Amino acid sequence: MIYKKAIIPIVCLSILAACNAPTDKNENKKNMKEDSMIISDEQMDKLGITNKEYLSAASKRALKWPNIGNEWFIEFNELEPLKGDLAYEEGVVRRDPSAMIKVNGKYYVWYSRSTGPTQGFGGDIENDKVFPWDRCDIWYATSEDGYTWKEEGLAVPRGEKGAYDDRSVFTVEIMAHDGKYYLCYQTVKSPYNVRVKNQIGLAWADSPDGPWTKSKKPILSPADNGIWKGTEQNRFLVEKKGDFDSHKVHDPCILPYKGKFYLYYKGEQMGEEITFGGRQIRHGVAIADNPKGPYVKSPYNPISNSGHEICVWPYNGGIAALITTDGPEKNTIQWAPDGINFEIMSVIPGVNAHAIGLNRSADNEKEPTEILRWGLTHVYNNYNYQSIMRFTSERKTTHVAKGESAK
Ligand code: AAL
Repeated sequence: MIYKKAIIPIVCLSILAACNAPTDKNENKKNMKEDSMIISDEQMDKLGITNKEYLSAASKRALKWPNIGNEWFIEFNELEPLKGDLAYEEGVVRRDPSAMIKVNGKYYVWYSRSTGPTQGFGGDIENDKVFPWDRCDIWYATSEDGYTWKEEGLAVPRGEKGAYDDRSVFTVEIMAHDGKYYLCYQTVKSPYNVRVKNQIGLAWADSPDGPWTKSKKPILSPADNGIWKGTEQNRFLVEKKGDFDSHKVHDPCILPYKGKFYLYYKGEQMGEEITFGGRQIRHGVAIADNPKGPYVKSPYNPISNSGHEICVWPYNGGIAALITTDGPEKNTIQWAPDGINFEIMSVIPGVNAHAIGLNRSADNEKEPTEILRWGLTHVYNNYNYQSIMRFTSERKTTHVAKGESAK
């Protein structure tokens, strides 16, 4: 299908529209007239507006909608289990799959892998496993068809004692660029307490099968302008919260973009609160001239006020993002013409595919969400163990009763 690639106008889906209620009826009517718009009969008919003298806030927003189709509106289907080595295995955590790349006819994926149950923070954190993603290494697997996978083994191990990544390396992303391969991932240094800062590391190789060389230092760290209150291990107690990423930089994903390298990431803030959309989670971007950095955080950060795991892809000269899980704009797809200023393009029914690993071999320019037709995600089989699954999504194009024709 040929998709018209004119400049994509932005769907103005104002989730939190300012409410400016006039007090009496006449004033109401006057206000409506003051910002009265020229409304064609065709618009009236399409939007089902009763009286153009009385436009509700919703009708005013609808009148600003650009004339686009439903290309950004999708639904996710039930997840499917994988086969072979990536099928659920009791005792093993496999989660947070990277994007898939296709090399010599085979799909490659990297992921966090650990073994054994999670004890949490209540006991001896020096020896316990505090999260399912604690004490992870980065492993990889390959597949011919995306369903049946062969676990190839370890790609990037934790660092030696004392290194910035000595406790866990996890939640990895892959970038293939100019014949080289780059893995970026989260790192934690021991002891893994609730106030520990999480950073981002990088490894590179000439082949997807490695060997991988790790960066000696993190390529991104949390902002250091937050101040903990007291010394108790309590991440909610702060004198000052600091920037949106003062506690953790997570879920890194590097995209080559406009001759530079955009490292998108999730920020967690010291003194995190529950707000009107769930956890206070935002996304940021850091930009470098070279894949290995140095990465400089954008002064526009945060670039989203919602979301969780980063899921970004290039589309039509800009960058698209699937925003899930947290914040008032969760369950939306957004697009930024410059990779920074994101606008909501669609709202989608509850996304059941989290921590998505996109299929980078898809034709991402075919239509805005083509890259979401299928890919990888993970599920909690139980609190201790997670496994990688396959997701699919489709565009919603009809709504018909049984036996009814769509035309
Ligand atoms: C994920 C990601 C990060 C978090 C944890 C493991 O889905 O957001 O990686 O640290 O959960």
